Amino acid sequence: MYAQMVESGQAGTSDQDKAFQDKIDRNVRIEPRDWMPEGYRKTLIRQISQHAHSEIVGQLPEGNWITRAPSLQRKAILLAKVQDEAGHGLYLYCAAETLGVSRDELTEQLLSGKAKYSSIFNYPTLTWADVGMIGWLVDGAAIMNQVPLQRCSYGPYSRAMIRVCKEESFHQRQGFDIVRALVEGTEDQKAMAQDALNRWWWPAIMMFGPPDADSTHSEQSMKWGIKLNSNDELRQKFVDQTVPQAEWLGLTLPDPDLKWNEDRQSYDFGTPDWDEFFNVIKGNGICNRERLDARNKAWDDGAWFREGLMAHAEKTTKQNIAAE
Ligand code: FAQ
Repeated sequence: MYAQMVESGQAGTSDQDKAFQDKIDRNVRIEPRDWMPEGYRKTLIRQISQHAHSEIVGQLPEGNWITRAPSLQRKAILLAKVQDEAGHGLYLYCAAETLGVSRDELTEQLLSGKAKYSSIFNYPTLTWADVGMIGWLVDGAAIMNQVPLQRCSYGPYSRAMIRVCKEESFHQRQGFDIVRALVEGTEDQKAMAQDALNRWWWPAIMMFGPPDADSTHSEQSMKWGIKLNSNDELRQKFVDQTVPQAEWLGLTLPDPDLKWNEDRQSYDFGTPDWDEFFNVIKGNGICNRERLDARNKAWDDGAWFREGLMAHAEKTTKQNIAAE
């Protein structure tokens, strides 16, 4: 069986595996045509496509506020930000396609509910302050996770991350600016920001994935250079970065156990509700159904357009062949 897998390229000989690991250890990027273990390819397809789906589904919570942004300027900024997220999804689908999977297969996995996307996008955006929280906390967490991915071992993914991170950094600032404007506003506006922070803080902390002890993929992904930090390491960095920002804004983080630890030079913080997290990623969060229905509707509504594009492509190909 193993010999057959080696012959078909599904598994490597021990020499191939060793040479591959050696490349990773020497920080040599793996490119699409290079030999790679089947597990490496599958792990990348899973992570990159889940990341792409997150960007696509991630347009929905903020998209909900485009028509209701409080000024023309905020509307224009939000529109541009949401379009950026669509662009990130498209780069990432392209990066996944270099691993031999088709965009149609990946789309089908999302629409059928088989593929995961980030837990965070299953929470509702109830007020304008939630849009600020998504930029400040969700994009903030996304950057913390994606900056190291710029150095991950797979070339197309690492290069896609460079542009994505530049744009996410603008997104984080625009979110922070929305929250700043609210806390500098009336008492009601400040209360609205505090209420949104109370609802978004823990889901943002959970975005980094389960605790290291329960993270099924971390050990192998770190060995392969697909992940450069563990979930808990990045979560801690995010908390350490965000607490002073909340203090500057005059907002209180909803965690009674949050305390500076002089010995560790880091913040101690409470335990997220992991039952809630696992429930959300199983499809039972507040908005899971709504999000999938919206993506399915967009796909169905776009059928006529895809058919038109295909008909146009076929016609132009025929014309080109006839002209040769
Ligand atoms: N949500 O073994 P691990 C953004 C799953 S982009 C849902 O630790 P891994 C931009 C995981 O898939 C946000 N599922 O997994 C934006 C696995 O299940 P599986 C997305 C999660 O892959 C901002 C199981 O739990 N970013 O926000 C989550 O080693 C604003 C065991 O977990 C990325 O995707 C979760 N949070 O580590 C857009 C970055 N966490 O597949 C719009 C790239 C874990 O075996 C507006 N991805 N699971 O069935 C990564 O870095 C990693 O995949 C982690 C998870 C760290 C997310």
